[in-house]
Amino acid sequence: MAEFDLVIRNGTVVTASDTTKCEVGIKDGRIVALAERLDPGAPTLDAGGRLVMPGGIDSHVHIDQYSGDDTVMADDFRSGTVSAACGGNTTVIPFALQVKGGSLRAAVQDYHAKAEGKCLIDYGFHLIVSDPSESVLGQELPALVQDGYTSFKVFMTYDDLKLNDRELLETFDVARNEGALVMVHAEGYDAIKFLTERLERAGRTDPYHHAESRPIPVEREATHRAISFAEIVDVPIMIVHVSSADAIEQIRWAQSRGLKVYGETCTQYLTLTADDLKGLNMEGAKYVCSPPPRDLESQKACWNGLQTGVFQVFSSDHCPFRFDTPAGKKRHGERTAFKWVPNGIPGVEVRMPILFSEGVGKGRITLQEFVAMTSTNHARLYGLAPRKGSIAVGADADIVIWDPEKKVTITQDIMHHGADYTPYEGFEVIGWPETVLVRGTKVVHKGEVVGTPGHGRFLKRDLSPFARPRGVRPTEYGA
Ligand code: DUC
Ligand code: ZN
Ligand code: ZN
Repeated sequence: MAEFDLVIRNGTVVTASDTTKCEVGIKDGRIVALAERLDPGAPTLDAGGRLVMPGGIDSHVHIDQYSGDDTVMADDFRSGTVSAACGGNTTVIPFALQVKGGSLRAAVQDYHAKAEGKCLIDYGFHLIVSDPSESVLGQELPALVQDGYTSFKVFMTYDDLKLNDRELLETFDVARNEGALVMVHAEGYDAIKFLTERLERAGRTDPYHHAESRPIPVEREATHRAISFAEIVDVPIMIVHVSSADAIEQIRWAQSRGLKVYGETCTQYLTLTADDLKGLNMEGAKYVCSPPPRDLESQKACWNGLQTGVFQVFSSDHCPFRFDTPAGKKRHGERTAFKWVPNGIPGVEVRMPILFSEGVGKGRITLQEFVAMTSTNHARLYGLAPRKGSIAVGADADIVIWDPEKKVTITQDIMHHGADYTPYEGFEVIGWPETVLVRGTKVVHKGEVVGTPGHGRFLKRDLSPFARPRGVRPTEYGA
């Protein structure tokens, strides 16, 4: 029997810790050897002049997620994972959303049915807990964590999703007892509601006012409240999609006190500003997401958060809606009030190229940091390591072969997502994924999709070692 199914040769292998010249031997979907020279007779993939990196893991994407009766998300699991693969990713972790009044277990079954047979790359699910009833907290959630859904998101805003303070504390407490990692959407509901109604009374309802309805103090206050609740319950948390210096300051403050508070920022907070929401004829709706893009100073602060380790992960918060359709962002008119515009923008395909180009290419971060922030840290935080997120013997052969010199202008016509626009239209990058392997199988080759939907497998995840409160021994969580 052949020793290798494939050997990647002539490339520069980059991990979160090293850059080395070596060959990568793959057998049965896993990396089985790393050496200067492997069997010259084995089938070869030439990576000359390219970087060989762990495939991207985007741990914050929304795919085919229920968004209200008259709103349709633009990606199903086929287009969403094709788009992700074309952007250099080999794993995504979307959400299984509990609808208020519904069962969490039923939600998980629903999202499995949506994903089954459609995914090009591997996937897990975070849970979204919107209704922490006694049976959800007492039975469903603990059982689901044990079944491999080891992280869940809670919202401090949105009519249909928000938890009140008591519910947040109760839900954090279950996370603590079960060893799950809680992701927190930190924006304060009442402040947003108050500001939105005041803006409406003043007739200020264009998309731009979306940003004014959730200004930086709204994020700062909620971030601080989430951190305080985490301290009270003694549970680690992840503050997702952080957009401003003030929120970063809260996280840094918590970290400096020894609290296990982790942070994530996203592509839009490095590249967009609230001015993008100003377009005429609802064009600004294309940029409506929450928290909203802010200003150049906030972008700088987010870069600093990445550089100084306040943020461990860089995600897309891919949440695609079509623009020009009644079920999408433009809704039914030229002047729909911002509060009816679905929140979220597409971005899973450009997350890695933009961070590479703006980060590594412009000397803001190292190659090692790039790999850590786009892959390795996601795997470690969300219970996928050591199987995912590294190029190491025994790991899944989830690899992106990256052309560091390729110049690309991002435009809608080269995107594979289901949205009818990209918020990054015209953005120029240097560096692009060329070939993507998922468990040793090419799913994208020389920029073309060559994999089969259905190749992607569901990933049951381990408990996150990062979810353990300080002073609790690994054995107490079964790790
Ligand atoms: N905000 C969210 O909270 N989720 C998805 C997209 C967005 O803008
Ligand atoms: Zn969110
Ligand atoms: Zn999100």
